[in-house]
Amino acid sequence: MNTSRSPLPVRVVALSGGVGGARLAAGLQQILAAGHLTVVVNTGDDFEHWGLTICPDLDTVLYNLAGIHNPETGWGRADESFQVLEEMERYGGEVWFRLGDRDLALHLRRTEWLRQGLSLTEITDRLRHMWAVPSRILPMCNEPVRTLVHTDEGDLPFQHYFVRRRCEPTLVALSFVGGEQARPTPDVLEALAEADLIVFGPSNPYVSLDPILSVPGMRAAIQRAPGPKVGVSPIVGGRALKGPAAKMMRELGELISPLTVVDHFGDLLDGFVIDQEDAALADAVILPTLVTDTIMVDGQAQARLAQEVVEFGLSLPVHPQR
Ligand code: FO1
Repeated sequence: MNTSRSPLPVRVVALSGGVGGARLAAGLQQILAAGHLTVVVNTGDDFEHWGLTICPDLDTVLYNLAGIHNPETGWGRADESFQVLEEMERYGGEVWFRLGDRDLALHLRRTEWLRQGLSLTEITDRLRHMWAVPSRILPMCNEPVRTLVHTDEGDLPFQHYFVRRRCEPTLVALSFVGGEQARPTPDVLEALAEADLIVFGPSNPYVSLDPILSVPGMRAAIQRAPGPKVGVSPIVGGRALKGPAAKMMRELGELISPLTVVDHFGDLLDGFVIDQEDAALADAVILPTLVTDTIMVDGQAQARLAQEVVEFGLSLPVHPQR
């Protein structure tokens, strides 16, 4: 709990993928007044596995906001067991994607609700209420969008690239299958329109934030949103804190730098947050820049970074409606 200050009555929308974005979202939830945080989550990592619909980023955000995530990995549940996984191996099922027993109950229930015709938004809202999470967690869209990774070894569904192949194949390009038919949900559009601040979390720009931005109408909704937009760099000192962002940048012929992230999001951002390790780059960032310690080692660091990001964001000159 953020004991040092009173909760901020600031409506924040955070765009998030998995672990990095979820950690900042948990920090924002600590410092904002209850109900003032909305997290818009990437669903491009979703896939069908064991006959179930798995939504890793939605679950990672849910578990982090509920405080029940595995602190070592950032994803999956704490105090987890893998009895089902062990038995699945006996039956020749796929075991490269480690689904724990507690986690499995959620996938079973979500798949059942999807079959009953509930939307992913409705399902996610039921789950966050069951964990008494005060923040809204919104899938970017209700339609299925699947990130396809085009590599030098062929096309791989995202989890097969990310987990099964541990990101080894060389990235050539990315596509978001089903994206054309997707639309931002009414809840997402309303949250963006009402936000006092929009935060692009420290997530992988290519496979966590781009799928969100690629939903037709999403970029325009963000651009016309009245609140300032602040990005937080997922690259610190030439490396990604988690995941393949740096390797992807290199394979896409980009510099491994916060500057690449700023360029990538172009005119969507009003301000940018970089780590003190990259302080020398601050003058090269074409946006107002906050230089601070962005390494979220624990809950307190998450809350401190969140507080600084919010204060920085609210200090930015708000562009006239673009
Ligand atoms: N990531 C891994 O590297 N290995 C796994 O076995 C794995 C299992 C897993 C199960 C549930 C879940 O919600 C996430 C899981 N992840 C695993 C992480 C996941 O692949 C990534 O967090 C996202 O897809 C990218 O952010």
